[in-house]
Amino acid sequence: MSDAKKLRTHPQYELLYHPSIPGRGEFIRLCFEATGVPYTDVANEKPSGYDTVQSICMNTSLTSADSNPPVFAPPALRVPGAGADGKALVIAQTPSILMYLSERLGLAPDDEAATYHVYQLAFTALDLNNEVHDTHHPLAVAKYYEDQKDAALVKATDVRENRLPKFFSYFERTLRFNEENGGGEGKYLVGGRLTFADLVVWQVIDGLYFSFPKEMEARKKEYGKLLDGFYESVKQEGGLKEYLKSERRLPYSQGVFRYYPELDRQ
Ligand SMILES: N[C@@H](CCC(=O)N[C@@H](CS)C(=O)NCC(=O)O)C(=O)O
Repeated sequence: MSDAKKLRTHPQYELLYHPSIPGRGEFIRLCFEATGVPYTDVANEKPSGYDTVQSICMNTSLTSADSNPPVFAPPALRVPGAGADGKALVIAQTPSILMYLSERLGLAPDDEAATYHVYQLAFTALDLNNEVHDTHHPLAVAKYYEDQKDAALVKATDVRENRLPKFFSYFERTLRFNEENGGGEGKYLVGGRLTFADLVVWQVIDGLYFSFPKEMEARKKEYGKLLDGFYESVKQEGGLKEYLKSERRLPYSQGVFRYYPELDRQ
């Protein structure tokens, strides 16, 4: 589809998220970037865009905006014209946004059972995302890492030694299952084409390569189908190849995925 046609057939989607970090906003960005559907990353692209994000997603009033209920935390998606009385729709929670976008962006599978298998996989990867966050903030979200370093080491060691193999084994077995039953060719987790489950799992693996490079290099030998074959092939999907080289792909820094060498395999 040409760019002009896409602009005509999709609303002007707006991603509302914190500026400068990939964070949980990245799961949403990847959906747009892989499918080439235009969106505005409000905090990163608009002057005083973060004011808008804060006023919609981080206020304490009875509404987020445009007669929508309050939002707990970013990311949120704003869709002009899609809400009540032709106003904007605002929805938050990464899983909820992914579910809303999946069919509209062509990232959903064809049948109902497969749809729930996509949810199952994507939400499991989001669980892993949360566990990775807790490796540097195991005690208190609002405290500095430096104030919880001992607990962080205990948590990170458990995640590296016990949790990563459990998650990786599950994703890799799913790849094998779908190779045999769904035409996935080792490239897709559900069915024979890209779904948002592939993007969410891919993003968490990519973040793990940043946070735990030594651990991941070692794990690649055990879970090569997932951490090498699948991981490399998703990068070639749709608009991702160009996106991953672009300035829109923000570097990891002080978000969910952080690099503390002392927490990595020694
Ligand atoms: N499960 C929620 C988590 C939302 C969340 O924790 N957002 C972070 C940024 S990634 C935030 O700003 N949290 C503020 C807070 O929890 O107080 C989702 O996936 O959307």
